Amino acid sequence: MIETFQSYIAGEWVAGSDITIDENPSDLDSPVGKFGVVDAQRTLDAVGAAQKAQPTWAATTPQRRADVLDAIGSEILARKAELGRLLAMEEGKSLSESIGEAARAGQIFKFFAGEALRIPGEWLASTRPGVGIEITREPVGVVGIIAPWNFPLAIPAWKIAPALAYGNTVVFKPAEAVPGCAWALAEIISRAGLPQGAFNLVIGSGRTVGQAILDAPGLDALSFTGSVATGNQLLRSAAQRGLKIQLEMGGKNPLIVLADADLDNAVQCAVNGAYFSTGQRCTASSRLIVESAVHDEFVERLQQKLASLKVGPALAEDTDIGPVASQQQFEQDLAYIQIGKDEGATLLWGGEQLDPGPRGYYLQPALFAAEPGHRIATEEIFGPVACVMPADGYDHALALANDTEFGLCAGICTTSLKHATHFKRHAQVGMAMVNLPTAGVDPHVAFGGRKGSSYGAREQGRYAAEFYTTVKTAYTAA
Ligand code: TXE
Repeated sequence: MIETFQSYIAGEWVAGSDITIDENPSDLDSPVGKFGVVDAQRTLDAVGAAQKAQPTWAATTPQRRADVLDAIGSEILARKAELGRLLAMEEGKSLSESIGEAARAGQIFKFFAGEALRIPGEWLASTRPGVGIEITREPVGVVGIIAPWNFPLAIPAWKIAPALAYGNTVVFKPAEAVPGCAWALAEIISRAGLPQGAFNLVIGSGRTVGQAILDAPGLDALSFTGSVATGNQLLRSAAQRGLKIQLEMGGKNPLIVLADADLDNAVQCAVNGAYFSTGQRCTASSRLIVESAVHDEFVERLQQKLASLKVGPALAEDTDIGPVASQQQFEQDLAYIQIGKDEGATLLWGGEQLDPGPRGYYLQPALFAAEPGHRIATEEIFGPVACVMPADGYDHALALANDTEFGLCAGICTTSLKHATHFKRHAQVGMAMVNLPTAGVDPHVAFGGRKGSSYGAREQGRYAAEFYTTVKTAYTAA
């Protein structure tokens, strides 16, 4: 019997109306489960429940909030292998990557358990005699969380945990492709001791459920990760109603390889950054900008490495790269590979559909030699497709790296302290990496980008307080 994943509204499990199949991209003949979608009215009920619970939750002691978050984190960590397995089946990431992501989600809850005890404030003397000033942080209220499918445990965790730590209540809408992970997370949260209605899971489409969250009068803030198109649409609506909003959107992240780099490490950084997690990371390095002197050698070594990678079912032990997560994404990747060929970019490696056994969305990693203006070199593909471009020295490489509408992250491989230091200061991004893959970030520090990649306050670490709290300045005459 396959499981039906339900929504969780006002402390009750809700079956929803339409029952839909939760697909397994590694094996389309073995679905992960079924899930029911809720309608707009149910979504409004969830926002109403969150509104009702918010004063109670905000009034709990920091220690109580810390205990609840710690319990959630402990259970996720204790069950990381089982949760990782579900994630691998549902999203298609390799099992080791999936277990790593589950562990990351647990660590994030643990981190914010500590933060609940350390909500900062300030006391300052006034410019007027006999007056003191307190600056405190208060919860924002009801937070809507709209999440994508590519990190179905970690991204919800890094939004839900700070929201709850700072005394907010939550209405969480996962992406349509990953209801199972959302349900598993909600099931753990539902037993952690939160007041009824403080955390709600609403499974459904962006158009119905996502839109209903956005339109709900009781909503105080919205945190979104997903595509640029949807993010910009949400931004316009949020501006009209004066809603606090935070958006994490796409990337077209560059990895620069200078001639003085340790080439083995550079190839490793490129393979990891561009192709691991099937290239479905907003931090993926999809533009490899290589100094001409080492370009050909780098490409040759990269091709050798790509030839050794095994594409296969997410749960298979020898799989390096799992399938693409969904049919929609698979079609998008294939369409971009065709666009690359049509534009005149040279396909150096891969790009073929593969058939390793079970019916699934298997794609050989693709490497193109492209020119800066090509669409495959400017638009986010979000699959295992990267392009390599030569650069005449560091200045040219940096100019190419910054020549994009995105600004999430950027990396450089070099042994030059001068260039590494200059790069960290001049890369127009939120996150810069030296001799490391562009993907792979720590959970206790700020995450986010510039330009078209992000909008609003940074996520994660102590910086999360900017979005999930509002500042109050109180003056007292002695
Ligand atoms: O994103 P969407 P999708 C990019 C990537 C990918 C493309 C499409 O290029 O190929 O986006 O992915 C909800 N009101 N990224 O279709 O549609 C939706 O239900 C409210 C990059 O998954 O933006 C889901 O929960 N909500 C990104 C979430 O928004 C709406 C990660 C994201 O879905 C909505 C994911 C609406 N009108 C995708 N429409 C990254 N860089 O990390 C949709 N949603």
